[in-house]
Amino acid sequence: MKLLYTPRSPYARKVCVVALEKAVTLDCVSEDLVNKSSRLLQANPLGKIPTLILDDGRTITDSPVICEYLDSLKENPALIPKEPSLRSSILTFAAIADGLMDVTVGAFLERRRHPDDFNAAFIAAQQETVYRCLTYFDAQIEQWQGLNLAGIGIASAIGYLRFRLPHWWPASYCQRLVHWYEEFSQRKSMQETAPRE
Ligand SMILES: N[C@@H](CCC(=O)N[C@@H](CS)C(=O)NCC(=O)O)C(=O)O
Repeated sequence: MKLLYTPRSPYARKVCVVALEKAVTLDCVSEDLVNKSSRLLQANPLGKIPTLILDDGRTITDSPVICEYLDSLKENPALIPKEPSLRSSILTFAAIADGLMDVTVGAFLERRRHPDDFNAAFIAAQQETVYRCLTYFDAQIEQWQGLNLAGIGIASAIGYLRFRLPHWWPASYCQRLVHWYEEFSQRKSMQETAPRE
């Protein structure tokens, strides 16, 4: 299986962490998102990464769908619980983590595209959303902590926040989340996938 990705993307990182934790081997191919390859555009009309190309040529895209596929390949460790109530809870935290990635990517790109005249009201609103998400994860930590898709998504989102907007990472509050993140980041799967340019 070939994973089209970039080493900066938090969505791709989540997929790579899932693959490493499941001991599923992926052939990772770095894509240029400015000049998109025909391989990427043929595999995914949206031209987005991560995109997984199966050995039979079929495509799976959107990181939650790829993660669900990888999780279904092997029983252990089960990253998405089967029991309905637990499952919907973990998938909801994972979806909020994806939303946190969306907000952080959006804020970073706005500043990068318009360094001198970025939309300050937009950035302030994104920052508020980031803080609300982090506070929410901190308050609900008992519901999601552990090795599951929610924890992996939250850690990947925080890793990206620290990579792109480190001054938004709350050293002084969300103490439980900060402590959890530092510990979770020691996992081999997290160390091997740290974002880089
Ligand atoms: N919902 C998608 C989001 C993926 C996404 O936005 N990827 C970005 C890179 S971080 C991308 O491909 N951007 C290129 C583009 O939109 O043209 C997922 O979870 O996989």
